[in-house]
Amino acid sequence: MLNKNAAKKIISAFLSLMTIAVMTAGCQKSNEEQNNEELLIGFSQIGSESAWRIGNTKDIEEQAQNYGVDLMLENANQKQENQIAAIRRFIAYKVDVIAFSPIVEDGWDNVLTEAKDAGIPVILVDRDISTDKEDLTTCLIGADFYKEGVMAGEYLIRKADALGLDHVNIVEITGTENSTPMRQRQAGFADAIANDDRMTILESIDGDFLTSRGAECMRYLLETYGDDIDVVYSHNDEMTLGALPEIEKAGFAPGKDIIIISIDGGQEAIDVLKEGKINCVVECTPKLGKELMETAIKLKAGEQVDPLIHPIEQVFSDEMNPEDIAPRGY
Ligand code: GYE
Repeated sequence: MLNKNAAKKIISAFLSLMTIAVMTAGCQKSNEEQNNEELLIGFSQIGSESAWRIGNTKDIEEQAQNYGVDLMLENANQKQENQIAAIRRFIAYKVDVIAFSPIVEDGWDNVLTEAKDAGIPVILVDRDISTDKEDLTTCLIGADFYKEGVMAGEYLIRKADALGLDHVNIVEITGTENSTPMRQRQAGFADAIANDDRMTILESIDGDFLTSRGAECMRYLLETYGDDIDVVYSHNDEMTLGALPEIEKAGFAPGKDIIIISIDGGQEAIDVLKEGKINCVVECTPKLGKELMETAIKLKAGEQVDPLIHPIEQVFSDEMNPEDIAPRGY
């Protein structure tokens, strides 16, 4: 039989072993995290112009943490030159992967050639670039903006049918000139309504994805076209939310006198859809962080990646019960 002291020692040794086991389990990292400790991504974000953008930044930060990836994040405050400077800093810092959301499509050849010469792979997040040069970037992770425009146009055709309209005058408030979502949301919408004789686009005007510009554009459009306006097609929620009070001030009821179509699907716009002042919001998800981390991990490992990754998106509208829409998270 063991004496008391020996028994105590055995128990205390056992307890220490248990503590170590529990501590290691507590500190244990997932395989994903262990493998990614050395991965450093430099990410240049456009700015903070919208709920979409803020949600996108937050998602990328959260996913970097989830995957145990180090992130150098720079906010360019809506200026291309700030993005170019950030990319140059990432190159000097020798990050493993550069990621960025180009504010506009043109003007990236020089800095991306520098990244290529430094052997650093580049991932486009959200928006595309336009270039004649090959292999400046590895892939694009972002929404299918053309399809979003098509979905907006198709909704309008269904709405015009349902209301029995025989003529439909549209004003379009577009996103930042020369940006991918602006170009493609415009083209998709125009193509979707092209064969419908009822549809006329009275004017397309640049609202730069900003609430303040959305309001200014709407004031101008109301002064110019007054009650000829049947539809506002706006390329993002912020511009829509800026335009709505102007419509009300001019004595019209948005959602009833004027059909309102928006893109993004942030919570604030969905709440206004529920109030009946917006008729349709095409979803554009900002949650691109998971794909970004997984793609960067593959690039670091020298693996092939998909050249184009589009998330799946849907349409929220007065054709459905808006109470069924789950909280959006941005
Ligand atoms: O729709 C808008 C934002 O590029 C998809 O940019 C993004 C757009 C989004 O600021 O709200």
